[in-house]
Amino acid sequence: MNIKDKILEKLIKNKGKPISGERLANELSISRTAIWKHIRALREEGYVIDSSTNLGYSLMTLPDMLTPGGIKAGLKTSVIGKEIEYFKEIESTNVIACEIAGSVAEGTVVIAESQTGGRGRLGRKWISPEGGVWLSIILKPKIQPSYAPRITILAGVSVAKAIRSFGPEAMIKWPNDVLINGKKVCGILTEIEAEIDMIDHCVVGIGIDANVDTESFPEEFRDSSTSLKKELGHEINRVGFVQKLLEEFEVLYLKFQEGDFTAILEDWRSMSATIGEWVKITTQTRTIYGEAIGVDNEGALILETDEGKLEKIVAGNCEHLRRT
Ligand code: BT5
Repeated sequence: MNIKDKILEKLIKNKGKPISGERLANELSISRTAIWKHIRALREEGYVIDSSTNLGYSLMTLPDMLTPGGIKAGLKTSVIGKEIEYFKEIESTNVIACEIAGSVAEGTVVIAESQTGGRGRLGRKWISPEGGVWLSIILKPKIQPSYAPRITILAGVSVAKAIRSFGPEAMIKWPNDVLINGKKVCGILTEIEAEIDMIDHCVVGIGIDANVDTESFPEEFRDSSTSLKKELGHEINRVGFVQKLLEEFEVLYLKFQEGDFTAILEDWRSMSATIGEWVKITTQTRTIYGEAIGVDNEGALILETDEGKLEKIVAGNCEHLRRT
């Protein structure tokens, strides 16, 4: 963590209460002039910091920004989000995360206020204006590539749980969309770098329409998407939301690493918007219609077709159809 973030972390922990420049300087082993320069930089970023010659600096209000210092202050994780790379604007957090994955610690998060080239699956675009939560988590699990879909499943469960803790009843559409009232509020893009039998690293990109106005989205998906702000009727505290998400993610990731995937799948099944639906699945080679009757232990979707045949779908696009 850089010095500015460390100062911010201390100010947030003591929000509203003054900390002397001398104490900050001693604790961080830098000069009081250096402290003052960082305070000035924080003020330029929108942090309102009062200062008094006798008492020191006190943080009064925080800007609505996802800065590492703000997220880390009070974050209750031991791996996920210990390191955070922050960008005001970036092409795609997944692109950067894939680039730096080899040289950073497991659990490092790349986060941006907006993305200019947000990526969906199969070359699709992900619209990422300011107000959303666009982040990528770098993982280095010692697993075979065939187990990677489990990570997408656990990411979906962690997002749904984080959203539910703020109120809305989030559901998961197979394999990786999180919905509220049938509309998409989050998409997940997992990318892996692997040898034949072992994952080198894995980047889980999570995009959540938090305080976003979906009315400004392109017409093709304006009506099929929603935001937390729209569903709640007010903006959410994005820093608090990211903290909750990283905490939920870590709990599930640690379970997954201990080999306990059953509980995660149970959670997934209990929040599934897809099981019981009549669906159209499009894979790279075919289109299949059927009733989604379950997910197997790897997260593959089990379909019962019109002819009563069971089909297992490992990857594909899923569309929920209305029954006629
Ligand atoms: C996804 O793809 O749902 C995965 C999206 C992952 C985005 C995150 S943001 C952080 C990280 N960095 C990145 O560059 N990406 C990840 P897919 O299932 O292919 O869905 C894409 C489709 O969703 C598009 O074709 C649109 O129809 C729709 N869409 C695009 N932007 C959206 C948005 N902001 N909210 C809801 N739907 C959107």
